[in-house]
Amino acid sequence: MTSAMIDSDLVDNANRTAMDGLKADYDYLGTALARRGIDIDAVKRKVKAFGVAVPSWGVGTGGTRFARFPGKGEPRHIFDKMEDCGVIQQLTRVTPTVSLHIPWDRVDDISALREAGDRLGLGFDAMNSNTFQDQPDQAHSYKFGSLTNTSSAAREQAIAHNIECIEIGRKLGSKALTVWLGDGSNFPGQSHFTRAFERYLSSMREIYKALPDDWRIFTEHKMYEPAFYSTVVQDWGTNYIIATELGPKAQCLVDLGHHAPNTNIEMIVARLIQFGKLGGFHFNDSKYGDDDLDTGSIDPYRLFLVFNELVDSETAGIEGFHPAHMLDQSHNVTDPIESLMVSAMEVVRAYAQALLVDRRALSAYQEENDALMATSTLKTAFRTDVEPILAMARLEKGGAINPVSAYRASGYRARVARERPAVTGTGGGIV
Ligand SMILES: [Mn+2]
Repeated sequence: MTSAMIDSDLVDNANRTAMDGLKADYDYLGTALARRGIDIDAVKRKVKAFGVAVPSWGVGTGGTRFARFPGKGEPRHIFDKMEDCGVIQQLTRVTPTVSLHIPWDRVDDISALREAGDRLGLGFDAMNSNTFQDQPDQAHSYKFGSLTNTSSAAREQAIAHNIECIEIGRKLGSKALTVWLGDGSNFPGQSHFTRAFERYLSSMREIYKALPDDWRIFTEHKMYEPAFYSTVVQDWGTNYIIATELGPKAQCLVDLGHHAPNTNIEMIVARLIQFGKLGGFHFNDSKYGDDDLDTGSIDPYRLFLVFNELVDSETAGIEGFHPAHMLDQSHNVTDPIESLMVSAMEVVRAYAQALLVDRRALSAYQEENDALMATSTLKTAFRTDVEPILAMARLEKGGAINPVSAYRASGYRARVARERPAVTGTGGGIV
């Protein structure tokens, strides 16, 4: 039996009030979809099976390199973070796992962390290593890189840290390690591109060797920042080379914010799927760069187009296709719990919309070079308001029809603000 962070009676009462309206909306949508040859219950079943991981670092207020404005009742440590993640899952029922970050989430008693997960009904998704900042007790600085540092001692330290992340993850039931590093250079000539990449591959091969058989390693590319001239793993081409060089357990992670503006990300997704190298996602949104804005807040159509590629592959039944879904965003002006709930729902919304695409018609229009009807086929799915499907799925899984209003009515934030003294120095983290 899992323990609920929010009073279940409060959720049930709110659901009862909203239930008649939801049933009417669901039936109406079901009738409309039936005319398009779509079984609404079949879509709902898929939605109920969908999950996206919450990043542990997301439940604290983020911040920028200019300032950080702490919120009330911020989590003090991973156990508080787990409780906040428990709220998100209790109300949305679409975030069954948490993605941990080491060392921010390092604990002495790993079994206590696992028990917290069991109690809250949360599993552990991909582990995230951190060699983009120095820890107080470390021997070698990462100022000039970690896995690609010219110093072999610094590289060894970074390798050992990643292996430690695997060891912690094994004890928690995680099955993947995500590696993002900030290594790069700020001046032309500062770093030898080829030698730095050789050092990278050599370090990653050591980490790869430590992977259990049933694990995957995700490498995450990012165009720039913190290095502003060159970044070692800067784009999906380099990422694909890495995954190919390392072996079958290595796959590419696509963070939606880590590309140049206007990049056709859904096409990158299709390429990586085609060659078996799509590992998963960090979902967020951006306007200018790696803004870490809330998923779907700027360009929900792009999110839909990404899911259109994913559903296309899911429908085709590609063997071994199971991309990891994770959120990765920074919350500066909202309650992180609310942002993460809304963002998780935006992810599953895009999935549900993509399930509505008439793929047979689309394929025929593509063959006939009927550009207008092909794109209209996508738009028809995107324009469909799938909220009744999402809400019904939440309700049937024990969640809230209206998660944000249930959360606000619960007074959770005010309660934890009394229990958790304000902290100012916690790492926000944009990875
Ligand atoms: Mn990321």
